Amino acid sequence: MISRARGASLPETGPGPDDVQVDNVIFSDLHPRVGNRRLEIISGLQKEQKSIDPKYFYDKRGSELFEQITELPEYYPTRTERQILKSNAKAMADCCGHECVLIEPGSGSSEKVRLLLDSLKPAAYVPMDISADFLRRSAVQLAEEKPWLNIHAICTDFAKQKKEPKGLPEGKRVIFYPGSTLGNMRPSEAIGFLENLGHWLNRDGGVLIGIDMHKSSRILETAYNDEQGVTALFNLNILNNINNIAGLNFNADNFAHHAFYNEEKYRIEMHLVSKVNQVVSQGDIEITISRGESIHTENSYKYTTGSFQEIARSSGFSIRSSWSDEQQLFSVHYLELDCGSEKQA
Ligand code: SAH
Ligand code: AVI
Repeated sequence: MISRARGASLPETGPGPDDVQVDNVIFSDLHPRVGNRRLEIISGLQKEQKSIDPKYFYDKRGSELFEQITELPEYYPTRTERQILKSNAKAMADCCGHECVLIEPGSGSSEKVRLLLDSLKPAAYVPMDISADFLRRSAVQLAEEKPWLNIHAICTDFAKQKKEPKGLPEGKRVIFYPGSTLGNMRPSEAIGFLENLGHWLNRDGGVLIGIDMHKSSRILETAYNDEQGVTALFNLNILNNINNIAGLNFNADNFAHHAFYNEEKYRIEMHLVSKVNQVVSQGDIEITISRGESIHTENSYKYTTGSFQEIARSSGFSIRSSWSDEQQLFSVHYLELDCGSEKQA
């Protein structure tokens, strides 16, 4: 379904105080909410190590909690990456070229792209996110701020988007993938995902990607165990979202947030640990959870320059330019298709 920002695209509740008339936004809903999400959720909960896909963090409340995380003093990735983008916007624009079609999978609030837009002047900006209402609101806000910018917002599950979405304008494709969202995939999934993005690019396209770097466990664990407990609320909220989607009856009060750095696998792991012996049900299905047992909700992989280079290379890309902060906490890279690679179609 494709619609303008006002009118047909508004939520079923009708115009709210946040809705404004903007002509430079198209909103396409590819309905990532249909399909067998219930089955996917239940089968994750029936594994020996119970797990929930981290994409289920992002209902409206989850997206809002994530925005709060980005402002926490402990959560260094967002402010560090913002600083890198701000300081190097011109050099990044030179890599991307002017009037490209800038596609952002997992765009969230579209905050970071604002730091590039004036240097980049893209022909169109394509934010893509699974969190429909949040995407719509963010796109409308950006369109108001930048009336010259053509925005084509697409609600979709980017991991299932094998081909580029239809109906985008002509022009060089640049994929903007900040936030180290790639880090939420296992390395083998990350390679498959980047490889797939490679098929969206014309030969001259590129990927501007943010990657979180390996660092001391203390800094990492502090970032995912903030003092105000916002990350804990974000983690626990996944249960409310899957209750709504799959008709489950989790009580979030029966779980505790647990996040630690797995030094062997270079990843933060987030879990929800059961405080009691409990049974959660959906129709005839019963899921037994023992006291102390965990549900694995997220991995957040951290890379070295060398290990990320290896991921890029294995996906058919080479790194044209890299930027980092003084302390090398975070990095941003511009990737181009490796023309010598056999992976090129
Ligand atoms: N790019 C932003 C937001 C990162 S948070 C930044 O750097 O700050 C990750 C975003 O990806 C969230 O907005 C979430 O809703 C979205 N997301 C996660 N998994 C997704 C999926 N499978 N398909 C589409 N969007 C997804
Ligand atoms: C979106 N993603 C890259 C964040 C991360 O750091 O892995 C999600 C997050 N989880 C806890 N805090 C933030």
